[in-house]
Formats: sequence, structure tokens, C-alpha cells
Amino acid sequence: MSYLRYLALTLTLTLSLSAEDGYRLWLRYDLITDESLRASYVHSLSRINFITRSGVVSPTISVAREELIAGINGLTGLKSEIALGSSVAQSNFGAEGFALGRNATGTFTIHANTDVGILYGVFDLLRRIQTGQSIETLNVTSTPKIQQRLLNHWDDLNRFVERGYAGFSLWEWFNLPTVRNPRYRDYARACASLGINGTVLTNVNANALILTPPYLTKVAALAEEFRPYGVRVYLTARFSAPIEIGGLKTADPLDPAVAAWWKAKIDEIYTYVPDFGGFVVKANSEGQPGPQDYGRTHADGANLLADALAPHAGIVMWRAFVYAAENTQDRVKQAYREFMPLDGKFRDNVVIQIKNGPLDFMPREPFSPLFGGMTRTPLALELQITQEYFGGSTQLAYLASMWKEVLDADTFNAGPARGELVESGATVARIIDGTRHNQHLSVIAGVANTGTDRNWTGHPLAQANWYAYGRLAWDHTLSAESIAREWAQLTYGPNPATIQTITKILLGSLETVVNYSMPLGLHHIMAEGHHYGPGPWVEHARPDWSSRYYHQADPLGLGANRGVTGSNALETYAPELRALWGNLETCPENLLLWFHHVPWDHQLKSGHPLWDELCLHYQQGVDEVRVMQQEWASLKGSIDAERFAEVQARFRRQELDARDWRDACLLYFQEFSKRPLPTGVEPPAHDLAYYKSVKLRYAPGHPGDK
Ligand code: BDP
Repeated sequence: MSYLRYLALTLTLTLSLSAEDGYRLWLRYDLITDESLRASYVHSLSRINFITRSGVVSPTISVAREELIAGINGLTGLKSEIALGSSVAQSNFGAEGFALGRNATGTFTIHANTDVGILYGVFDLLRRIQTGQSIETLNVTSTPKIQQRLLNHWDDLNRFVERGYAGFSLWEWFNLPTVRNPRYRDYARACASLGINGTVLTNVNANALILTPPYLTKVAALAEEFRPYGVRVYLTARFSAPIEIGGLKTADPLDPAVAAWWKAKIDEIYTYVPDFGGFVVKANSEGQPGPQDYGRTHADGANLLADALAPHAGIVMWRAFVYAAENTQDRVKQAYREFMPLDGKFRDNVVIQIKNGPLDFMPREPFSPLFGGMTRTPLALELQITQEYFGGSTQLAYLASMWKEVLDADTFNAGPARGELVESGATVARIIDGTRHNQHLSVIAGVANTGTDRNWTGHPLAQANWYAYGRLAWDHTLSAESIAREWAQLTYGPNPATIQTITKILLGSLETVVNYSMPLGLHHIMAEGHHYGPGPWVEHARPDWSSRYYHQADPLGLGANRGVTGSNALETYAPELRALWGNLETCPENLLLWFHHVPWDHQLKSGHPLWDELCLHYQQGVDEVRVMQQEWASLKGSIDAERFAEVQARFRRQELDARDWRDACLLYFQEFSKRPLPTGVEPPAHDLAYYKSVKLRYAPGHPGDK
């Protein structure tokens, strides 16, 4: 080899390696190295038919075609020919589903009723090729189980992302509508590759300005960029907008002038965005205005907007994340008490959007009792993809494991209690997908973890959470493991050992964070404000923002008594669960301190008293981070240096953070238990006063400086 060729080759190699910045996500389309596999794809895919009902080339068909050509070309070197045909017959795969397979003449066919169905079929096919699956005899159909599969962006108009850990908001409001960052399309493409079909652009802590014409012009531009990818735009509505931008004196939902204002406003929105999806509303929660300011109910508020949206087929996603300082009820009961009496009182185009747990995206919570409670209203599940309580994008927590816990949870709302734990089939998944109560509307929402960071999500492995959310939104029966494996292969290539290691790291990561932060059902003991790191000692003027409200540590024991002798939040669940969770002996240990105030010397299943078990869980969390570090280290040389180093550094930081969590919490709880650390638990590096004095400044995702 001549020196110049050698130089050129090294340069290309270096460039391609250093280009591993994570921007391409799971859509990499690198050449398949296995020649016989490549040949089999070339054989099957030289000619591909798209069959839709109309047979007309639309912007969606164009992007589907471009994607498929680029994908197959990248993966195999082949330039496929794509033909578009039509079939008048409506097939049974619905508005967004598709069928894949070869027709009688051997031509590979993607068949859908709609153009977006074709696009989803394209991404599905490419995923199969990327993961090395045989398509020779493929014959599958796929339809989404939930209709509206949305991302919720908690993005402000100044581009700050509340609880955002990956840079600024992707939406460049100042430059819109004229300047359109190509990244808008890349975002929509990534969403479409998972079947995500809607995006709520603005923060739930809403700003009414977004509803004014200058901003609506910008919203329209984003909608235009996303439309070919089947991603519809939604906004958050500030309940007091009629006052703030409408010049009215009131926002009372029963005032005819207010209703007229919203009607006109919503009609106006549709002149900008004809396929506008609707609103998410946070009302009478954490200082947001709402119908209760006028003595009205959540139903009055939701129905006001729903009536104005209905002629345009828009929907209202009214959030059930409500609690108030003045309310003396246990915070985890408050939403239930407010919403249960309203069941059945909402318009048809309203869904109640409920966080997975009754408190607030804690590392572990039981499912929200509203899922079992409200049977006459469509319910949406709100998940948090961004890791507010999981170490932002500094730490790793693969959240699909947690989401599966809630999706698969049985609410036992199958009618009269049978008094025993016979599966009722009334899982949260079946409630939100509408099959349990025959609901016509189904919605799932994920609070996004994306931002302007080049790799989209900050932590390179946090991309797996965006991915897993989309995959589960399409099909909640998929397992956390299969999604992890698939993502690892798409993102880090075909080496089985690499895939195995990354999958293992992902799957263990959730429980690891739970162990070193809030094990055994502990909750809400994080630092104030930014929520990063430990704060079991946090005291606030509002009791419900103080840690003690939740952990209830005292000389006798630890944990919140939510049984009949305590707050009785247990009464919000079905009798089967009340019996199971209400008994100290049968309550699953991972929820123990959620439901019980447990004596320090109470013996757990391991044979250890509570105090020792607690300490050992914290230690185990730290140990597990070390194991993840070692496992990651074993990948050196088998993945690109850039992503390797970035994750490695974050694991180093995670180990320091895990130690801080352990030491701070154990020193603090030791003040109550007065017991020594058991054997096997490392002594703390500092004293309690030190941990209490730590102030993290300018933590991401939080507007304050500490
Ligand atoms: C809490 C967050 C806060 C959100 C709120 C919500 O700390 O930033 O505004 O949830 O969901 O977890 O409305």
C-alpha cells in the first residue's frame, strides 16, 4: 500500500470513528458485514411494492420511499426499486397498521390503509434487517394498541427545558417560522421510526403566549416539518389565557364570554394547524390556574375546552397530577378524591392523564389507584422518560423495566371483589388501551428526554428510554428485555457479546438506582428544587414538600403508614390489593415503606432486621454501579472509543453519586435507628453535617441556582 493510500485510509477510519457522536440514534444503516445475510436481503428486496388505498404519492410516501432506499442501500449496498400501487379494499390493520411480506410473484410488499401506515411498515422492515432477521418468508401485520402515542415536552418559550438534562429545547422559537433547523425533521423521523404520532410542544406549566398569532405561526411551521412523518402537534393550554391574552376579566369556565373566547381561539388555531391534535392541561396544581379558582370542577374546565375542540376532532388531555398544600389528606389520595366523583362527567373527547404512580414519578410507586377507579372515562398513562428522579442524564436507569411494572399491574377492578388474588385481566395496559372498558379514545404520554445535545439525550444510553417508550406505546406487550436487546443491536452493532453486555447493563440499571436512592418503597427523600441527590432531611414550610412527610422516620421505625391505622390511602385500591399490601407480612418488600411504618427490628424475608436490610440495599446499589462499570469496561475495543468514553465517565460519576446517596441516607436514618452499620456496608466518607451542607449549584433542568 502506498503511503498516501495508507494515510487516506487512516484518515477515513479516524473520521468515521470520531463521527460516533450518537446523533444517528438507532437509525444507523451501516453496511451489514455478514456477506450471506446481505445477499439474502439483496435477493428479497430488489423490488418493493407499496400498496395504499389511494396509490398517490404524498409527502409521507416520499419520505417513506427515501428512508427505505437509503436504509437498504446503507445496509446492503443495493438500490431497490420501489413501486406504488393501490388497493381499494380496506384491510383490517386500521389507520396506522401495516402488513409486510412477499406477494405471489415474490415481490416484497408493504401494505397499509394509509400513507403513515406505509412509513411505519418501512421502519419495521428496516428494523428487522438491522437486527439480522430473516425476511424470506416474512408475513406479518402490525397495528398499534394505543391510538395517540405522544411525547410531552416540558419546554419553555425561552428554550429552557423543565427537568430537561440534554441541553436546550429543540424548538428555536425566536428563529421560527423562517429559519427551520433540519433537526426538526430528524426529530420527527426518529419519532416516526417508533410510531410516536404526536408531540406536545410546550411545558405543562404553561405560557399563554403560545396561543397568540406570532407563536401560532411558529407552531404551524413545526407542524409542517413534522407532518410528513405523521407527527401531529399539540399544545398546553394555560387556563387563565382568556385573561392574560384575551383581555377578559375572568377565566370562569361557566362564563359564556369565556366559552366564546376559547371557541374563537381554537377555531383560530385550526386555521394555522388544520390537523392540530388538542391540549394538555395542568390546572389547579402547583400554582397553575384552573376551574377551582372559580369554584368549578375539573370536569367544568375540561369540558369547556373539549366543546370548542370537538368540531375539529381535537382532544383534551386533562392531567390528574393535583395536590394542594391546604389539603390535609395524604397527598397520594388527593387526586383520587378529586377525580373519582367526576367519573363519567367528562365529554367524549376528554382523557384524564395520570402519572404512573399516585405521587410523582418516584423511583418506585404502586400504580395510581385512579386506573382501577375511573371506569367511565378514558384514562391516559403519563410516563416520565426524562430522569427527574433517576439522576438526570448523568446516571443510567433503563426505565422500560419500571413502565412494564405499571402496564402489567392488575388493578383488580373486575367488579365485585372475589377476595383472592385471581388475575382479573384489568391491567393498567388494558385500561389505557381502551379494551378493558370499551373506550373509543386511547392515549399514552411520555415526558421527553430530548434536547439540543448532539446525541439528543445527554447520556448515550438514555436513548434507550426514548426508544423503549415508543416501542411500548405501539405494543405494550413487548418485554423490557426484548426492547433493550433490540435497541442495543441497532445502536451498537451486531456483535452478540456486545449486545449481551449492554442488554444486561440496561436491565439491571433501574433496580440499581432504586437500591442506592429509595429502596424498599422509600420515596420523596431527594434534594429540594433540582431533585438530584439525597435530601431525607429536607424541611419545607409546606409539609408535603418535606421529606419527613414521606419517610416518617422515628425511634421506632421507618415508612409511611397508609393502612387503616394511618392515612388509609390503601382504601383507594381494590379489596384484593388492600388485603395484600395492607398486611406487613404479605406486602411486597419493594413497596414496604410506602405502605407501612416498619419497626427497625422487624425481620424481613432475608432474615435481617429492617435496619440492616435497608443498609444492605444501599450498599448493594453502590456495588451494582461498580459491576456496571466493570461490564462497560469489558466493551473497550468492541465499540467506538467516543461513546465508550462518554458512558465510562458517566458511570464514574454515578458511582460517586451512589455513594453519596448511601452515606447521606444511612447517616440520617441512623439518627433515628441508633444502630450500627451491619457488616458489609462501607463506612461513610463524611459526617451527616457534611452531606447536609452540600449544595449543588445550577443543576440542569431546574431554573434556580440551587
Ligand atoms: C414534578 C416536577 C415539576 C412538574 C410537575 C408536573 O418536579 O417540574 O411541573 O411534576 O408534572 O415532578 O406538573
